[in-house]
Amino acid sequence: MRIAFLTGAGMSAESGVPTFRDALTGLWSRFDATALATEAAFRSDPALVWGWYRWRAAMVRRAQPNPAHVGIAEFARRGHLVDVVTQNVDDLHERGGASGVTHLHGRLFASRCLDCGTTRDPDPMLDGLDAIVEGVRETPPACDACGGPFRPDVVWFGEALPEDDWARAVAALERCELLVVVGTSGLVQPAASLPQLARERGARVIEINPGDSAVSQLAHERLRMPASSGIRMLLE
Ligand code: BV8
Ligand code: ZN
Repeated sequence: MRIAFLTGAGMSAESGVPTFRDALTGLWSRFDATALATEAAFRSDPALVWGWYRWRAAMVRRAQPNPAHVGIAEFARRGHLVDVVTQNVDDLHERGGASGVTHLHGRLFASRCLDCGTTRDPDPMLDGLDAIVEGVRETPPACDACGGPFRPDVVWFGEALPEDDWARAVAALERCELLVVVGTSGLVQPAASLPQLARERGARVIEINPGDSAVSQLAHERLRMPASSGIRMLLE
């Protein structure tokens, strides 16, 4: 069967990765995530924003994929045609065995020059991650080509989603027979408009989330439980 999984921060909650809103601790506790995850915030205080992403990258590096990540990969091992479309910037789907993951909002473990897009190998986002034990300000490295600051390769609020990733996600949601929406509050656009697409094309929609979300009313079935329990139930 052709199955699409649309996942959000709740997918990684059981790996101990704070959901997007919970990642605002310490230095960043006085900010609203939607204000911090923007180019304007970065330009006004690069060290504050770069330090936030480095702290988040260090936390994800120490986290492990949870049974929900591993369970999703099991569907493919059983011969289903699986598309994973995630809003998350962590690499836990891949580390849990999924392949061909579409990252709608970019990836945490990559960075590029804000001004000219130059990248560097090894990626500065990965440099000395293990040594980061608390969230601190950190001045981003300067680009070798133009001297601009490196920025994380994520999609900030107000930025367009990468066209090819968006097109892959739309294609996956249009062709799936079953859509499983896991751990998203369904508040961020345009990702939150995807479940409607699948529903309109006759897919069966199941939501796994302990709480209600803005997309719950689109689901034929709601499993009000954590991701690992919900995925395990679907595998039985
Ligand atoms: C764009 C990367 C235009 C960065 C992220 C007013 C109205 C409508 C829309 C807008 C508006 N004003 C602005 C907009 C557009 C804006 C938007 O949607 N804003 C919202 C907040 C109103 N969108 C954008 O700006 C997008 N771009 O529109 O561009 C454009 C077009 C063309 C040309 C130029 C410009 C870009 C959006 C992408 C932003 N980047 N991430 C980073 O990570 O730092 S979004 C970020 O927040 C995350 O990636 C994630 O997607 C989102 C958080 O959402 P969730 O994943 O759902 O997580 P959340 O914490 O909210 O919820 C967790 C859920 O898990 C809960 O439901 C909880 O119950 C559940 N849960 C908890 N534990 C578990 C669990 N579930 C299962 N198991 C558990 N154990
Ligand atoms: Zn540059």
